Amino acid sequence: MLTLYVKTGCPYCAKVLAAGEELGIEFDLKNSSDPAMVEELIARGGKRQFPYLVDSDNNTEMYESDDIVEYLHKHFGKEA
Ligand SMILES: N[C@@H](CCC(=O)N[C@@H](CS)C(=O)NCC(=O)O)C(=O)O
Repeated sequence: MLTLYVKTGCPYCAKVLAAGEELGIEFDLKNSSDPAMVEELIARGGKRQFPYLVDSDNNTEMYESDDIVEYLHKHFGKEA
């Protein structure tokens, strides 16, 4: 399952969401408007920064929108 921590209005999150849409990926979205989700994010990744991807099937978690987009294409793109 793919979980994406996002913040409304965040352009980096929008970039990842657009890549997900292009690839037909459905994320379990967790929004920063929920303080419990922010605490969960910090506990997982160590800092408050959006977006943050969790791929529980591959034991992979990461910040950085460019890295996330690259990861999505690599694992869920046509050539994956
Ligand atoms: N280089 C990062 C930048 C991410 C970033 O700056 N995210 C902002 C929101 S647009 C953030 O999380 N700021 C902390 C906050 O809003 O609490 C990326 O490309 O993912």
